[in-house]
Amino acid sequence: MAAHPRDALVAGLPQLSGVGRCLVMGVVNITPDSFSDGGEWFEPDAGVQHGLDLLAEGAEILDVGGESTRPGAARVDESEELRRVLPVIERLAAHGAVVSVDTTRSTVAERAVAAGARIVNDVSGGLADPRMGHVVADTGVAYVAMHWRGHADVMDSLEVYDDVVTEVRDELAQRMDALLAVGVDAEQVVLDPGLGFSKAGVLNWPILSHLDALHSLGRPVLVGASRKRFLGHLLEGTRGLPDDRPAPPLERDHATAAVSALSAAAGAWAVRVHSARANADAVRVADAWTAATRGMEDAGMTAPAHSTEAVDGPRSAADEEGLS
Ligand code: PMM
Repeated sequence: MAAHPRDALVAGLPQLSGVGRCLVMGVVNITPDSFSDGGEWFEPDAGVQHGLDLLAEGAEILDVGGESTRPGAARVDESEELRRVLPVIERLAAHGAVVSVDTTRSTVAERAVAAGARIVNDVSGGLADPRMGHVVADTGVAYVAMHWRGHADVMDSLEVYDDVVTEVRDELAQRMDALLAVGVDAEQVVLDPGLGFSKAGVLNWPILSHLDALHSLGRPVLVGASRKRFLGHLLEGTRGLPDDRPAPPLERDHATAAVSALSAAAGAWAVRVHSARANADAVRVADAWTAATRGMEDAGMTAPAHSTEAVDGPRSAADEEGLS
């Protein structure tokens, strides 16, 4: 049987291959205006500390961004974006972290890679800057190509679809073709449906429930649902607010973890999240669940299927503290 795209090698990230489960990418926004955490880690020291905290909570990748993609957000200058992200990337990479740079600009990508970034996370999939594909090809780094139809100031006006799953898949396939045409190796590419980007609330659910459509393109898939508006709308009326008010961003973390578990079970390569711990736990739950579904043999366990020792390890005194 062919390997699942989740387990495909991603060029430039040997230390992340073979993990055998969905990875956790923690968000480090060095911005004053991102939708859920704008301003919190705007100073370099605070950004670095936040990245280290995310690692301690179970993140395997840190995604450092200096430009908000919140709907309606104005663009920042390239020099300001560089000033925000480079010192944080340099210091986190020096700590040994696998760092990703969240940028649509090829120059920022290039400088970030020189500063130690191993992944370029481009929410425009190469559409915002025609030089991006060349930089990715020349550097050989991993590249997240997200589905995108336009910058933050216009993206909400571009959410017109007949069949959102097919159109997102086809538009990502076109991005792949364009990247390969300028010399990017398919092994560098991770695909992302771009939840919330030119996609109103309900349009996000069919995408999530059809990750197999994206997997049909043969590359690993990253899911970025964390704290997004469609989760706020899902939770309307559950937070003591007026019925038509979405749950605020910081109230969306439990729903985010649920999406992470389901995405991991559906074969996502990684989930991009603001808060690491619950999501690191969630992807492990999904992993244990799917391993048990596949059977003990695939899970690499040798003991009989009903031995609790094989699954949980030997019981310890600490286990007695709870109903383990
Ligand atoms: N979402 C945001 C920013 N960058 N990158 C990828 N690959 N996928 C996403 O869904 C995504 C992203 C939204 O802004 P945030 O940084 O505040 O989450």
